[in-house]
Amino acid sequence: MKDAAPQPIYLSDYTPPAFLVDQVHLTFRLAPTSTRVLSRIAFRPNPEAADRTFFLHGENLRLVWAKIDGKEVSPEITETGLTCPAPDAPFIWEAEVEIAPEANTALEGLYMSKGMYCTQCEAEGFRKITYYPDRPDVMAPFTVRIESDLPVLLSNGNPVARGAGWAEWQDPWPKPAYLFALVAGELVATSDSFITASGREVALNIWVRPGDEGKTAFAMDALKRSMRWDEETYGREYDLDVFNIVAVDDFNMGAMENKGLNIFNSSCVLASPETATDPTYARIEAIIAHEYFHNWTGNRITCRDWFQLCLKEGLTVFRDQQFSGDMRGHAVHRIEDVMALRARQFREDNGPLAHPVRPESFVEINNFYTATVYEKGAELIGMLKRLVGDEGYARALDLYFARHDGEAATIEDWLKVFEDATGRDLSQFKRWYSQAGTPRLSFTDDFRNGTYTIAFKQETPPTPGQPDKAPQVIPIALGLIGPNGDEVLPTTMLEMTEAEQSFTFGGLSARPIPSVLRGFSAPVILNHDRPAAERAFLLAHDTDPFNKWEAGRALAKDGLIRMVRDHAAPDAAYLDALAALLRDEQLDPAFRALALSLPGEDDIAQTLHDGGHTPDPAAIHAAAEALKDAMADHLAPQLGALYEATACPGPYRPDAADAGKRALRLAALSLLSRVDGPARAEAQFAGADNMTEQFGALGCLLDIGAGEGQLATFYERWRMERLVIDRWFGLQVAHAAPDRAAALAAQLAGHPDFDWKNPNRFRALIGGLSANAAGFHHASGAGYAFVADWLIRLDALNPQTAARMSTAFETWRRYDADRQALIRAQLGRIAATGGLSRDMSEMVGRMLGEG
Ligand code: B3K
Ligand code: ZN
Repeated sequence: MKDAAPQPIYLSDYTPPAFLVDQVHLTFRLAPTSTRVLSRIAFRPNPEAADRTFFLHGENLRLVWAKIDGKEVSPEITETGLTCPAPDAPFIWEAEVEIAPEANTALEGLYMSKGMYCTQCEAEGFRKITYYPDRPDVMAPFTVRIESDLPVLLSNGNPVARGAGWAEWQDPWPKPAYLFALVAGELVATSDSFITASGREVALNIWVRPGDEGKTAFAMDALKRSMRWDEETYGREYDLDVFNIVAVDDFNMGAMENKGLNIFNSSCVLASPETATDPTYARIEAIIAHEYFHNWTGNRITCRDWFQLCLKEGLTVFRDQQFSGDMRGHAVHRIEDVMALRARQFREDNGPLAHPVRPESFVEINNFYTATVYEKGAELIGMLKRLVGDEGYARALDLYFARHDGEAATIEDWLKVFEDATGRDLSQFKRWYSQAGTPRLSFTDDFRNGTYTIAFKQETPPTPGQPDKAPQVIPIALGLIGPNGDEVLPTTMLEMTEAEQSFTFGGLSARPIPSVLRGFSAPVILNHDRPAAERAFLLAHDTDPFNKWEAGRALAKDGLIRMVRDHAAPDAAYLDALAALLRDEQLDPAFRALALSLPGEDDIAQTLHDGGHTPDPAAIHAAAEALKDAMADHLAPQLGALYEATACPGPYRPDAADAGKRALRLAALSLLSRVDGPARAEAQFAGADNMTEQFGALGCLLDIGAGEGQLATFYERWRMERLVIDRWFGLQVAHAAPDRAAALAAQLAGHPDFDWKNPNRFRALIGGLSANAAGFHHASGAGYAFVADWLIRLDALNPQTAARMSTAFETWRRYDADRQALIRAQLGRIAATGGLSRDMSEMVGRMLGEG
């Protein structure tokens, strides 16, 4: 924590490191309050660098001694690191520092979680462990010795030696310091092995605290499937003798791809049928894959500097999405990815925190691990693939791995391999990396003499620091459907490069209905007012599953907006279309479940705002409730049978087929409970043998104002299962009536199990309230005050998680003057807090428009 105004860092200021590192040797003498870290580092001057200043990053370290080539030196030490005269030739730096892992509440660097030592170094945490050039373009092989009485001592790479109270590890692959990891604790492993395509055996271990070993089987299976998939799909093999995963309870994010030693938030790795839901299983599978895939996209090829973060994150998200699609079905998975993109990234891109996929400046890099860098970054890869085709993509990726293995690369390097492999000029495409904001795409069409013309227009609204936008390359996947429902033009990729551009299709016998942006071929907002009948037609006839779903979504959204704005009644055409869709047994249950889900209240608020209206969260909530009631009434006659037909007999299986059935069954239960009351959900709650059905039933009960008893039973039954209790906190607040939500959150904050220093618990409760749009935005302002209080409190201990959760306020400018004033007052109160972290002050400054 610093009081001095934090200085931004600019991409344009990049300079190569003055010194490179040939070898790192570290020794850790672990002790909770006084760990000693001894380092021996072989430096050499970087011929590419003009500057010869020997600077090492270091924060909150006590330097005991330092030597250069065996001679003691007295470096000049500041808050951010040290400088020291150094030879203009290769030399050995040695130092000993003292740190206090037990006092590290920020969970960055070396810290403790329930008696276990653990590290998190990305992005700039290694500098809290020892003095080092803590930047990703300095890559070196590491050897590590850990001294401790704890039974399990782990670091990166391969184990090389071990004795009583110590262990040594060697990582032969040069890596930046952010991929360093160390774990020590009383842990137990689930072990397995994997034979790589070239026949090498790799030992696999998932390390957990005793008691959790029954919850690792699914993650292990997902790991082996990920390893095989990366060999088969990208030709990438694993490169060490051992791959370790560790589950830790106190962790700021989902997981971390440290070389050979992935560290996971326990919530993203532990699962059993009784304690984890279907979406949790899917999430674990995706995150295991994501971290594993980083071994090539992130670790073997890393980022030159943190501005290039999307180089590894966008690509690795794209790869995990491909994997999940292969595992679980592409159509449904694509819809889920787009729902998440719209909920998180579009929200970010349309508010004060909007930034390019490759930002050009930052104060605190941890604030840029965003939906824009990750999810929009992944969409850019998807667009590239659509533009160059599958084969072009494969050639480009092969070239990328061949050309940049062992390097720290840039977006320019990335685009160059596509240009070299495919001969395409990507200079205009590059704008996607530098221009923030979600493009709006609209079209008009015309049919004359057998020729259909579709004229598109693109426009990107201004974002902070970027008032004017240039046209982008937009791949538009288009299909045309004839009036009788036959497809007259199969999916065709159009390339839009101008602000306005038309495309024509001849030889048609009748005016077709266009299916635009199939598969969500670009991350844009398609603004097109179509008659409800046309949407219903596409919902019935579109051959593209994404657009089929999208047509239903658009009908729901149009209807909801009319309900909010014009007090219209629920749209009968939508209800009839849903009834027909639910009856269609050909459709995947998971797809039908998605078709039954409504756009989120936050999405409706954004759309209203875009259309020039001030959203009223209470009115949006009331309309959504009324629509759900109308859906329940209209569909009730068929839902009972559907509920019965979607039961999954036999033991719980987490596969996509069963999960899809359970999702549809829950969607049916939720609507049925509105009509028939709580009995069915109560019975399901009581009889469930898995968390998906039990937790789902509890949500249905809370939605209709019931479930008091079940909440208590649930707590008693699961009070020793921390990950389940996180859900118990979150669910109640997320489902609370708008006028009760803040008070309930406050009451739960006083619960003895509200261990607010644990990020999962904090996120469950505080995040549960901000996810309840109408509750958080209640006109009283109680939700705003509650969240601000807790952000201030957490910021003093854990700036990273606090700053991330401050995005609850990012939409404030959409709302009415009263709400804006209330939020501005809370943001002002946070900003005025003494000792505010760099993380939080950057976020609040940007949200208030000062950044
Ligand atoms: N690379 C890490 C995220 C690190 C976040 C640091 N604030 C996990 C991932 O994206 O795989
Ligand atoms: Zn990642």
